[in-house]
Amino acid sequence: MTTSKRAVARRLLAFVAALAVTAASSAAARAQEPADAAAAAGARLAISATVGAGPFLVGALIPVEVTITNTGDAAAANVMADAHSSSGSSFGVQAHEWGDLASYPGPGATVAAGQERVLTVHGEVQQWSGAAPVATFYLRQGDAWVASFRLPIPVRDPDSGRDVLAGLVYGDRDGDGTPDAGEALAGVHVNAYTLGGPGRVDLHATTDAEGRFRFADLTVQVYSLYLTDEPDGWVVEPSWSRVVVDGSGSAANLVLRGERPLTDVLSATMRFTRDAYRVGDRAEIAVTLTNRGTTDLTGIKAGCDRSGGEGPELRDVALGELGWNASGVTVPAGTSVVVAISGSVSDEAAEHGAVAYGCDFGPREDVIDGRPVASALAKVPGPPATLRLLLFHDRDQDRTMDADEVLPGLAMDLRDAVTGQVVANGRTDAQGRVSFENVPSGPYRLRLRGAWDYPGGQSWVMYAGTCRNCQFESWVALVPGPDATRTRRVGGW
Ligand SMILES: [Ca+2]
Ligand SMILES: [Ca+2]
Repeated sequence: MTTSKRAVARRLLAFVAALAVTAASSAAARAQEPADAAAAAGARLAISATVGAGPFLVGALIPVEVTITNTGDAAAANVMADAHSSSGSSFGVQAHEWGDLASYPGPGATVAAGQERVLTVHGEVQQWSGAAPVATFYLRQGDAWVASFRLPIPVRDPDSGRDVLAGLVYGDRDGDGTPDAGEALAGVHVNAYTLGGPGRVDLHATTDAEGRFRFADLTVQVYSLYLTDEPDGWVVEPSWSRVVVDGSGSAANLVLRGERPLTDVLSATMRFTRDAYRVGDRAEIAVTLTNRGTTDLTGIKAGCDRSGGEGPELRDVALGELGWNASGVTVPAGTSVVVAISGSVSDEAAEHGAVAYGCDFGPREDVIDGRPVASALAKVPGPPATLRLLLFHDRDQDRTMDADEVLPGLAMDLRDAVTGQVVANGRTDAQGRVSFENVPSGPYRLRLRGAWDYPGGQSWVMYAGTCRNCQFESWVALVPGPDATRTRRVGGW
């Protein structure tokens, strides 16, 4: 997966995961009485909500002003607010929109006696199911509903109109912010889609020689647009966006600007200052940033451990000048600078036999594509361990290891991922399995002997250790590749 695809996937996951089923009420409606106020002795809670006239598009973020009052004479604790659809299309408000009133993860907020809270939350209809939603906004304390309010949400039927989503993708080679002759980016994959169930739209186009793409005859709603496969490293930001297609033609001439990637001029390496550590050590990484360009780079910061994995990663990391709250590092043109970051070595690192850390570098946190990446690895010695692997070729590309896809008789070297030394040799058995018994704990890479390679040519680090995942057999998907053994023979003999 490319960095941009990963970034898109992360954004989508966060977006989908955060959607809680919610509800709405109608424009300029009034508060209802609490359904059950028993849960809050002395408190008297009510909720009301208003929404603009709209109509809003499917897929648009719809602002709803919510008023929460406690007209009783005692505070109400653990008050949580949410919304769901009572009828019509499903309407959702993401939990984070509610702030301290969010019902997940709780515990909710305290509403003081006499207090009125007014907040604006944003909801969304992801899929039209034949009618506009009527939403119910409600308050609860624990499992008890204490107040609710119905609000019709004015949403437009996507089939009420047709429109075009089209535009131009260009690489702004001269940096003037304008598409010029020779700057068109051809072959960019443009994807337009909507979220939600059976009726979801998922369209794909490729920019032509003029950098143009076009989706015609679209229903009127908000589309997610994202780009992949920009040629020659061009970075179009944002690579993911929401586009309003409302029948006015406003989306018929989008201009999407690409910039050269930072990797054109900036490179980075990271290395631990020692080869081995023990649990509790404060480990230091030397980060070397090199500017091959002709202008100084300023404000360079690090984005690290973006996957947020709980494994051998360095913990409690101090990024110093590279931190997001710092001013960043200046790398003068044509020079290298070395910056130190540090962190602590965890028990989990010891279970992996290693400590690892990876970062990307650049001036803006929100632009991930095109940034140089680097990682560092050191050992955290533990007892010897066994590494068990199964090697296969997913010939039918169904992302599943089928019985006839294992790779028997494939020879390989097990290399220490820190020193590069070959620690053991192995060969897969008839079932495609190979096992390296009682090797020193730590990080390893495979060097394959035979016409096989890792997808994308990138081997990955495997950990021999006592960690839970380290105990499992690792399934390694390979693809046909150059025969490294034969290449060496030709060159060496
Ligand atoms: Ca230009
Ligand atoms: Ca398969």
